[in-house]
Amino acid sequence: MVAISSDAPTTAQVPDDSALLRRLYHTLRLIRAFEEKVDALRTSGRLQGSLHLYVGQEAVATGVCARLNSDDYVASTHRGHGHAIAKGVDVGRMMAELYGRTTGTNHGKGGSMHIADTSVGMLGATGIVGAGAPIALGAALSARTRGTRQVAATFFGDGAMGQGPIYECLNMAAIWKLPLIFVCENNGYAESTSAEYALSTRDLSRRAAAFEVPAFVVDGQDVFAVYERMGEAVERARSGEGPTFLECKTYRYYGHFLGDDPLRYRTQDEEAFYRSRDCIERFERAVSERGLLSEAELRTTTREVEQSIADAVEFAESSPLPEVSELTTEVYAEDAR
Ligand SMILES: Cc1ncc(C[n+]2csc(CCOP(=O)(O)OP(=O)(O)O)c2C)c(N)n1
Ligand SMILES: [Mg+2]
Repeated sequence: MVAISSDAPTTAQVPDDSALLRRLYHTLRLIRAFEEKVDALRTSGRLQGSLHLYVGQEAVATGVCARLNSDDYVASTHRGHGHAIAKGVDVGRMMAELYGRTTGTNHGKGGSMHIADTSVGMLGATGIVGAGAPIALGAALSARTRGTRQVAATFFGDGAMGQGPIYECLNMAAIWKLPLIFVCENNGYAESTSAEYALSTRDLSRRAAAFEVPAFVVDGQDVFAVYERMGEAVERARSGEGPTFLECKTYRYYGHFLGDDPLRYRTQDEEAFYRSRDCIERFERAVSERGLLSEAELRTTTREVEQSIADAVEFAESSPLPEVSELTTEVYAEDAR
């Protein structure tokens, strides 16, 4: 039985397309299962390192990337697992990267905050807040220069709204009408500092509007709302009309990072409110009420996803660690050495 507790129905159009709905559900579930497994592996000591989980925010990456082709680009953040999965990076290679194995996306030398796979347009996670935007801007400029119809999207948090590069990129994308979509994931906090305290504006989209970039506030816990707005943004970008800014209001269920975050900066009531609007439960309710996907189909997807994650862990744990002799290979570009 699929548990449905959300009392916040979607206000967006629910596509009557079962293949698309299955794809969206698969991505939502795959991200959550990956992250919950990472949490369990770290708690048990099988996995080490600095890890920022995306649980709670799955609807943003899923809705955004469902509108992108595999040769479109995304630039990510320190909280990048969901973006990578939604863009089509293999979860086995991602898990191997977290384990520091040679079969990882970065051959074990990047870890969680550098996962990249240019074969599917995932330009990389980054530990530097706000640093994804100039990379995505470069990709958008390159697409324009090469005359392709590719677009780029950059994910960043509310914390990045205090960083200069976001504004420099908004301006440059606006004056050159670049095919770039700014996806601000406003989860209310930068580490333990609330956006309410640190930022002068409640609706961050208003800052983008100052650059005359079309800007929208989106319910980031509703995959259909994100999918709808992202569709319009991509159409604008592909037809040469320039950038769009989406402020997706969302919430992270876990602490800032896995480890020592006792979450003293937020209340249990607040957490309960956002959990009652859980993006997976809202999806299940929307498609069940409309008779678009059956409970059996939802259950099958959930089982498939669990198997993929179990296979990913098995692949990672049975993969070799890099040799000491490989320490400096792939660190510098060949001709730069
Ligand atoms: C330029 C820079 N300043 C500060 C930090 C330290 N830092 C890492 S994550 C983070 C919070 C970022 O918050 P936000 O952008 O809202 O993303 P979220 O963690 O909420 O996903 C900070 C301040 C950093 N990595 N880079
Ligand atoms: Mg934040």
